[in-house]
Amino acid sequence: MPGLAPGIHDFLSPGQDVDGRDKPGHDVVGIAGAVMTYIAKPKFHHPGLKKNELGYTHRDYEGKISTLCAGCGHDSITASIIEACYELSIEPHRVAKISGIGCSSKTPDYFLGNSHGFNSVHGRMPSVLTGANLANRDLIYLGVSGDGDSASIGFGQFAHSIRRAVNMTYIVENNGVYGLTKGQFSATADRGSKSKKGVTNTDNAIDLVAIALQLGATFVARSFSGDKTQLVPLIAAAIRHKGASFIDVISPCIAFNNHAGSTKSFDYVREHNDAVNRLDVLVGRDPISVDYAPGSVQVVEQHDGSRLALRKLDADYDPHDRLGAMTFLQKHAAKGQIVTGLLYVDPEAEDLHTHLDTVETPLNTLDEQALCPGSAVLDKINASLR
Ligand SMILES: Cc1ncc(C[n+]2csc(CCOP(=O)(O)OP(=O)(O)O)c2C)c(N)n1
Ligand code: SF4
Ligand SMILES: [Mg+2]
Repeated sequence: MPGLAPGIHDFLSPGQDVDGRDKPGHDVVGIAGAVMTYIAKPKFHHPGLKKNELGYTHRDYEGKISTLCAGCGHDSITASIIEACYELSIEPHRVAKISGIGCSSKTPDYFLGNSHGFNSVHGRMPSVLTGANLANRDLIYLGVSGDGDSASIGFGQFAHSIRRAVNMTYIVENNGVYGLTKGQFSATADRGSKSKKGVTNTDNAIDLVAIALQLGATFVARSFSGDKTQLVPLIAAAIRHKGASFIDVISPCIAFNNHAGSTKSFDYVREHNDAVNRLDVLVGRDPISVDYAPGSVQVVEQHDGSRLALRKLDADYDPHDRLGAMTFLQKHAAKGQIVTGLLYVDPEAEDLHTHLDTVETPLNTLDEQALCPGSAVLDKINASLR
């Protein structure tokens, strides 16, 4: 779109197409002037589709048709996000989806087509999200990123948004490579893992879950793109959590990281996955999922009144123990096991707005009188600081 500043064309208003048009197969110009293709979905759907409390069907939570490689793990994560938002009966216009750059960061275009969206700059999703959240605390913030986006160029941004307790659901679609730029190792690639070309990674890996725990995230989970039963309730619970929620989702890149020697491939993760718990989210008294399995259930009440029902597989796993979660993670990593499930939650969590003591009214709705109350008020503030 000639004439627009870089990035501006990527700001989507609710219900609006990326370039204001709505026909399948059209092209728009991307940040670097490259042509990006978007395929709109047909609007008709079966009249008998199941509806949620708001009367919306799944289709109302979908976006455009994905242009990712067929079989990409990221598309499965998209499906889980759609399912979680449908189940929670979220009003799409109350969601802001913010991403960086990468195949993973393209995915917000494929879900919640009627939500706010901003496809920002590589590694800068967290600061854009933090700014938006400070300006309007009333929206639900979904940060979608990749391992390159968050563990390489955006590592500092990731760290600061977590330690500041921004109220968000931060999802990393982790394939261990820079998928979009053809498969270079990212900082989450395990030492000793092999690239498609047979090169062995000699660098140590960053475990974003371990770092999120250390930085004080109040909801920390790991899952696998191919495990919808585990992932959907985790996303739903993270959205309901008030504070910094972080979910690392192992998401095999079928083009560059799904071969023997990769530790992010479908086969490797299936063989090394160790789930610590199974989770259902109960909103009020209505169970969203009633797929109860044998074993003990622990109900955790969150700040907003929603409850997490943890179906414990490991009898002694306690998701309220941050130090225990860190040790558990390291112990299993040493054995080559990928721990999935809800590793840590603080039901009493606070967020950045609580820490800054901001007013309940979203700042973007304050009028001029509230923002510029006059020199007498300023004099009073200055006097209080002397
Ligand atoms: C400032 C900047 N540096 C480098 C790039 C090139 N680049 C685009 S996407 C990408 C890596 C994406 O990897 P990841 O976040 O893991 O996403 P994936 O494609 O694997 O889902 C890189 C290095 C860029 N777009 N901008
Ligand atoms: S290159 Fe990899 S990450 Fe990108 S769309 Fe294809 S499979 Fe997915
Ligand atoms: Mg990646």
